[in-house]
Amino acid sequence: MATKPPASDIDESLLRVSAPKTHAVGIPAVMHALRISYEQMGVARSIQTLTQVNQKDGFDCPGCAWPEEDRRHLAEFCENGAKAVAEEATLRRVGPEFFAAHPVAELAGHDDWWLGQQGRLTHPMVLDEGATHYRPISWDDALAMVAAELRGLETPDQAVFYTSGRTSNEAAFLYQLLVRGLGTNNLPDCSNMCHESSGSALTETLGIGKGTVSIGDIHAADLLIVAGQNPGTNHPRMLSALEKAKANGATIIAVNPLPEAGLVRFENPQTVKGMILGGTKLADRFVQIRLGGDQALFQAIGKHLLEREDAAGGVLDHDFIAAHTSGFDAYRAEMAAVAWPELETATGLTEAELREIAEKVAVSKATIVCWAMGLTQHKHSVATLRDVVNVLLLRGDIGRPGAGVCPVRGHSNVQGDRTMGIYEKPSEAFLAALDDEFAFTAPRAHGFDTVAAIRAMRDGDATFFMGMGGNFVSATPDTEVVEAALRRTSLTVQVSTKLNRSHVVTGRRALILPTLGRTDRDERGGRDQRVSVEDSMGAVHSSRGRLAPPSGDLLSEVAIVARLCALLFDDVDAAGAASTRSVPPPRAEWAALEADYALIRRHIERVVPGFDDFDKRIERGRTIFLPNGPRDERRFATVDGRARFTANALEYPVIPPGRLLLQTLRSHDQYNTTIYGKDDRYRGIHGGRRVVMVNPDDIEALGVADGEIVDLVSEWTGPDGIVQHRRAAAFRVVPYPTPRGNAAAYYPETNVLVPLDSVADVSGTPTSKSVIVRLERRAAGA
Ligand SMILES: Nc1nc2c(c(=O)[nH]1)N[C@H]1C(S)=C(S)[C@@H](COP(=O)(O)OP(=O)(O)OC[C@H]3O[C@@H](n4cnc5c(=O)[nH]c(N)nc54)[C@H](O)[C@@H]3O)O[C@H]1N2
Ligand SMILES: Nc1nc2c(c(=O)[nH]1)N[C@H]1C(S)=C(S)[C@@H](COP(=O)(O)OP(=O)(O)OC[C@H]3O[C@@H](n4cnc5c(=O)[nH]c(N)nc54)[C@H](O)[C@@H]3O)O[C@H]1N2
Ligand SMILES: [Mo]
Repeated sequence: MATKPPASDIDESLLRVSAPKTHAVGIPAVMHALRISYEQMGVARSIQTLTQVNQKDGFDCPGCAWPEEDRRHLAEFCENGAKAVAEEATLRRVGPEFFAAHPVAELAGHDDWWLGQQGRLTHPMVLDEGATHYRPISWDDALAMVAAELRGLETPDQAVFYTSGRTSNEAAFLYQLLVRGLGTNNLPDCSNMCHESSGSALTETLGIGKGTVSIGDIHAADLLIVAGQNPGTNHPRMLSALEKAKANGATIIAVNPLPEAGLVRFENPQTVKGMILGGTKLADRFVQIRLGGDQALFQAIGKHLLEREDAAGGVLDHDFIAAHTSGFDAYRAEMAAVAWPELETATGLTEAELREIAEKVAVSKATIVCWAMGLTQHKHSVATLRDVVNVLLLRGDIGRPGAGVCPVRGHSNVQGDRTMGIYEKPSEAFLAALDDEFAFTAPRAHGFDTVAAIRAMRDGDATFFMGMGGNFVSATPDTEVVEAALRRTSLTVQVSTKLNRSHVVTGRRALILPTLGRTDRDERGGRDQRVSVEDSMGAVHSSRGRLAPPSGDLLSEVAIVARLCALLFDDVDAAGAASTRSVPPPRAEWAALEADYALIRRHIERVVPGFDDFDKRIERGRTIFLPNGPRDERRFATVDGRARFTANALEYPVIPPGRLLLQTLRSHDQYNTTIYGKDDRYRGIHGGRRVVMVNPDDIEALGVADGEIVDLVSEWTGPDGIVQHRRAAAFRVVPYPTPRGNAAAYYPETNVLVPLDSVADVSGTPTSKSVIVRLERRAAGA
């Protein structure tokens, strides 16, 4: 039997701190995952469920987007994958009785952990205007309410349609069609806060917004640089791939302000060596860089390679540079001009250390750079990633075995959602194909990204919000601004599996539309439906849930969207025409699509390149490797058809005296805004989350004490020159091995500190890894 959900929020007074761990996974990981699984699902369902994760014809793990290996282990064990599954396959339920017992105002007072722990949503619910409680509503009434609201808008651009990254390809494709059929490209997604900087930099320089390596390349690399990523927690299966690379002779360099456990040593639970002999030392070198110093690091590498080429030759791949690239001279001039002392200041490393790292690149036969949020969530992230590309281009490390760029995606289908058209800035080619397939004209004007959507709701320009999964309120920056923005809207609609903050901070009216997750059997039209997802390396495969759904009242995401399409597009005349639309709507057999997802795949085949025979291949359980120009044939779809060197002025954060630069990151016991538990085992934090990790010398210099409770106050200078302050109350100071001047605390508790307008250049991603704060002592008794 599953245990009862918690009765109260996290009690931060129970927080304990111990020494950080130097290795990841091993037996404690297996035990922890099993304990959480048993609490949520009981023993029998735990075993049934965990043996199906990532198996052929099983379900795709709703955890991360790291690819599966060809030969799958019987239990592809990953602690955090198991926790993600337990969270979804839980036996706890949030039904009408729950909502009758808890007024929304009370729910809004609970923390994200408490909300998420209550269980799976089981019925469509509505919050009427002025009501204190949600009440049950039928699907027909709920969907009619959405359709009526959309029809009543003055323009479709008043509506915002958010997507998180778990939505299947089939649901995502239909959802973007719904939105474009209404006449808007307002399709912000979690990517805007995640790998948008990667997409921006890679599209410009390589002509594709995705990585250029396969899992085989990881195994074959000679040098792997893992920068700004904590795979031991967030992509644990990546550690197995790194272990394999290592066994094949690869050198691994970890670049991080924090000595993250998984990067240091890895105890693989799949092997005897891992479990008994204490595992593999993964990183050959840990480079403890200052927050935001990575552009300087990659410029230092480039500068060293160019200097060494000038001195002795033999370092650059001249053939590749001549045949496939442009912009080399401008890049070389920029690297000649940048000064070593500045590179030292920015990174916190000496010239000798920087040259030693660069020398590893100089002698590597094939280099891959992997990264995640540590590189994408800074003001100068796009420039940083352009400089990563520059280094790889110098050595011809794109489009050959064991070499390339590897942005490691977060959500399990975030990359697929983009491929399906969830994007506020769609390409003309995609829209033209969509027009042809559905006999309509999709809007061409760009829509809102996440930050623009918040501004539009804040300013009253958008009045309707729909979330296809995710937790918009907690995941976005500047929490108080976002809450006020959503409260101004007329209707908020959340398609969700679990209760979260976005259900309790609402528009004047609100709907909760409960849906199936990856693990649930999806029976439609009399048979089990499968869906498809794309992993971080562009491989698409099928996913089929097998567990009995949490209630008979759930509709799949596909069904919800297909029914909205039917209501909005088939019924134009009866409903008195769509005032939101000036063009004819898209045409399709919506009810048939709902009853057979294969028909959606046939549409996708004709609209999205690379999906030939998609449905046949999915039905046969095949993996589809999407075409990748740079990887497959060194073809670069950039403005000049070449891979582009870029000259980027060096940037790095400058921290005012008496202040710290704060990064907001994930604990080991959370999935974004979903909090599985209260521990961050590898970092030695137990039983609580409100901590700020600070270098011991800074603790002393700032005159606070180890263990003292402080407020975090962020300071940000707006475009008008006025300094804005934001406060997150009551964090315990924990001494931690982070560079001087840098600090770390968990997301989403600290999102309130990130100003809405503080975004990365070009990509618009909130600067969640770069927040200037001061620690404010609390008045006695506060
Ligand atoms: N279990 C679990 N798995 C997950 C998630 C989860 O929450 N839980 N989230 C998923 C999602 S959506 C994503 S995007 C990924 C996130 O995966 P990660 O990017 O690994 O997640 P973060 O916790 O944000 O960690 C950022 C890492 O970058 C480092 N870092 C921060 N700033 C800098 C910097 O300036 N330079 C360098 N070199 N390093 C820096 C931090 O110390 C930390 O190690 O994981 C995915 N997988
Ligand atoms: N300060 C700070 N902020 C950040 C980040 C950071 O590092 N620091 N990271 C950013 C990143 S990388 C990301 S990706 C975003 C994440 O932003 P989101 O994707 O919006 O957030 P999640 O917490 O992953 O969403 C969890 C909710 O999704 C719903 N859900 C889960 N599975 C399904 C499903 O299969 N279908 C449907 N319909 N709903 C489902 C559940 O109701 C659950 O409560 O946050 C960003 N925000
Ligand atoms: Mo993400």
